[in-house]
Amino acid sequence: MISTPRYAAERVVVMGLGKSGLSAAASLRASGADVQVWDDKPAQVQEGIARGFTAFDGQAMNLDGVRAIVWSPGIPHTLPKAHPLAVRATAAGVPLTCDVDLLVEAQTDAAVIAITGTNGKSTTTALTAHVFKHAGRKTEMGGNIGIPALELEPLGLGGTYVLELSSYQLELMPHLHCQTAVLLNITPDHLDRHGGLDGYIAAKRRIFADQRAPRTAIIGVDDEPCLALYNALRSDGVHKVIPISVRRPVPAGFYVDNGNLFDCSGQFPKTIMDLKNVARLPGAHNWQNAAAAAAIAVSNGLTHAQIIAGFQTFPGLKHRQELVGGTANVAFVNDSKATNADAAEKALLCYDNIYWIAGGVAKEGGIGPLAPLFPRIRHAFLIGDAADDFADTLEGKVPFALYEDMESAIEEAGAMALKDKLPGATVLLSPACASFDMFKNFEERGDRFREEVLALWPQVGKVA
Ligand code: UMA
Repeated sequence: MISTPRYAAERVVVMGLGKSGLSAAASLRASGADVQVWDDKPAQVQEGIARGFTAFDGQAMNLDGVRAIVWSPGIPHTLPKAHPLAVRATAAGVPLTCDVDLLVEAQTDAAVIAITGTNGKSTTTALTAHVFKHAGRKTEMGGNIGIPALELEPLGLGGTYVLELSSYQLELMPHLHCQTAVLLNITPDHLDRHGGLDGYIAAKRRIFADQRAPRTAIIGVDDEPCLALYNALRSDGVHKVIPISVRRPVPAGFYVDNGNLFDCSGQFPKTIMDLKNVARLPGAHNWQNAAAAAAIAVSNGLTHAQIIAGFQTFPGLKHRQELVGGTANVAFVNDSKATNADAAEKALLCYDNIYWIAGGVAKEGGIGPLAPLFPRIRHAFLIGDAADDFADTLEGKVPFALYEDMESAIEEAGAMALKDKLPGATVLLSPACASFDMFKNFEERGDRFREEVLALWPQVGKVA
């Protein structure tokens, strides 16, 4: 656990008692702070009380002497409608912060690599942390991924925190002074929370606002908002800016051409490796993540050999094209994180002869936009609320069947793929839907897929 001594003997309110709020409250208490906790769900307040915390008086909202409110990033504090406690805090001049900010405020001797972007930030964070660890660097990974920030190990001097940061967290991090800041890409997302695209870009841009030397700014230049930021940072005379691209060679940066990853940061461009040979980074959508991880590694003193070794041993992320196992002919892939058509498209692009398990609670537009990829699908196995709609879209284009539960869909899909023996066949759970009609969350759905596959065909797990 990270201790937060700056808050010793201070009054601190923790707002939002999810995983990160409860762990922040525990760290603050262990560091001697006077902690009060609050959550709009009474059950969560009871959970806080059961853990021995005092409940904040949400009615009176007394903020006298409160040094800070540790705010759960998912709770709106400005838009679309500011939470009443945030309004009160602003009026009283009490700063809002978050658990990841407490981490960087406490661990000033350690290096911080902060990574954001609309897509790919989890993979880039996990890949970077893996490359650093594999190279023998003392490294911890956290932020918007994995275990709560204050449950990470204290690293001190010589250690490196690799942090995935959401736009929500970036708005709550007054003490973020990272040496290396990474912005992968920007496409419209969370617009209601940021009052539109400009507000979202402003939140993302905060990652570069108060960097520590050497102020390395790594930025994808393949979309307009990021390109504009790149140009602005390059001319500010403060940052050491490194561009990354998967579309074109970039001077002094890192780029990918047909899967080949190039380092142009030195005097002469050098090929690092062919990413098509990295099993756990399938598909072109991972090239930008790999280019960013390589740029981070090189700018932090790692060699190409260390990058290659790290990429080749990367275990991948759970629920994101996670290879559960396979036989000589059939791979079983858990892509439960694909909660919309955009995300499912990335997986469908990676395989031929797909036995596709899809469905759940569909997003607007359903799977219509995936039509160009339908020829890759041998058979669809549809589940959940969206099954009928998806069946209408697939009618006459892809053979399909509807299932009451995911288990039956898996059983049929696996049996058919194993019988057909088509080259490169893949049983793919990539639902293009949210999970909450049948599961608690996408993690539970993916875990169930993995368990079921391994229970039905224990032999496939051996190659995973
Ligand atoms: N709550 C209120 N009032 C509200 C809304 C929520 O009291 O108006 C309470 C809820 O009852 C709940 C708590 O606030 O008890 C929030 O729980 P949570 O599960 O959202 O919080 P954490 O587990 O602490 O997770 C949060 C982030 N969640 C969100 O931003 C929605 C996690 O990001 C983050 O990893 C974690 O803090 C550590 O900082 C998740 C996420 O979905 C992964 N992020 C979004 C994304 O990636 O797109 C931004």
